[in-house]
Amino acid sequence: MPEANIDHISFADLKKNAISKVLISHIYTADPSAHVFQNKIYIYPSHDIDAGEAFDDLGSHFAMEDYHVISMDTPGSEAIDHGIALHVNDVPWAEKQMWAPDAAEKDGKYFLFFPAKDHEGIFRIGVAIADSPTGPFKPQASAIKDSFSIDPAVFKDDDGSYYMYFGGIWGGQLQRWQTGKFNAANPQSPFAHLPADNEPALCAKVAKLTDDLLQFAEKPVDVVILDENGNALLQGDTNRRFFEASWVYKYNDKYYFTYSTGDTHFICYAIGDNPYGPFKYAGRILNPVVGWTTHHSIIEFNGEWYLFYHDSSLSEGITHLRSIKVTKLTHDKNGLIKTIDPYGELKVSE
Ligand code: FUB
Repeated sequence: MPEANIDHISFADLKKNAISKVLISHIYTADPSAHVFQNKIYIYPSHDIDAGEAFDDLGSHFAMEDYHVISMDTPGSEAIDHGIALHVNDVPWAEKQMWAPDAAEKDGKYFLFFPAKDHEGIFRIGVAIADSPTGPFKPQASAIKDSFSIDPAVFKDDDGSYYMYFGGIWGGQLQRWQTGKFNAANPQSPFAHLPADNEPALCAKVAKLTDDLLQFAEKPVDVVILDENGNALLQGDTNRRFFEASWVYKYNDKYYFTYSTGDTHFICYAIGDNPYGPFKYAGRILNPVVGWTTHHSIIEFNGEWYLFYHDSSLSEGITHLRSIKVTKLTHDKNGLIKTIDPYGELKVSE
């Protein structure tokens, strides 16, 4: 697996040139899903730990056990850690690997959506509910019915409908679900079951949620990303195709589907006219960061747009010990996003 290449750069130089500082340094955090609730910023990240699991292409070293909620009054203010909001031991259906979560608010209740492996080693997506944005969150007894894979991101549309985008390939198991049933063959291979390079790429999934936000209201469908000729991106188009880390927001009445390209380490985006797409590939949001993964969220706060993201600079390159950050994001007059270089002139190559 290619690692983001920083052989030519020292960590001292990277830290000096970084466009933003880590938000929290007493614990490691990643995959920041940021939301504005009551004019305050709440961040729902993964809580990275070193559980002693060896690095592999299935992501076994991402052995997280709980979630903390982080809040900030503004993007420039101190980030406050509100402590454990949910622990895997309190989730009846989940066994391990509490990966990237998201949250939503509805009618004064707060919903935490999270992936974890169940007792059969299959990633499912669960929901937990709280009266406060910081938790504690009480989990449902079972995962969302017929849920699978990882990285839920919940988008609330202007008409009050909530949609869940999700999915991730390799360790995220999306490639194992192509027939609608989990394909358990070659359990140790993250590459088995992937389409060939010249076939359409695997897509993230989207489903509207039920009114109580606890289940899918419909069968999840593909989030198709089209190239400049109107053709679906191919699996071999690794600089542009979907890998994991869906995030959707609306800008000037257009829907922005944003995501990570995984093994090529970009955050990219594609633009559509409705929550289901198709979305037309539009470019890169964030160039590679230190560490293998890249994962983000985008919010508007007081009329400005912000990208929350992570890197492994605090841990000096340890893939599974990441730290969340925030920087400004700009759209030009055509709605296109200016690509962000996380270390200015210093480039971490893919
Ligand atoms: O944090 C574990 C996994 O790494 C996430 O679910 C992926 O998006 C990647 O960031």
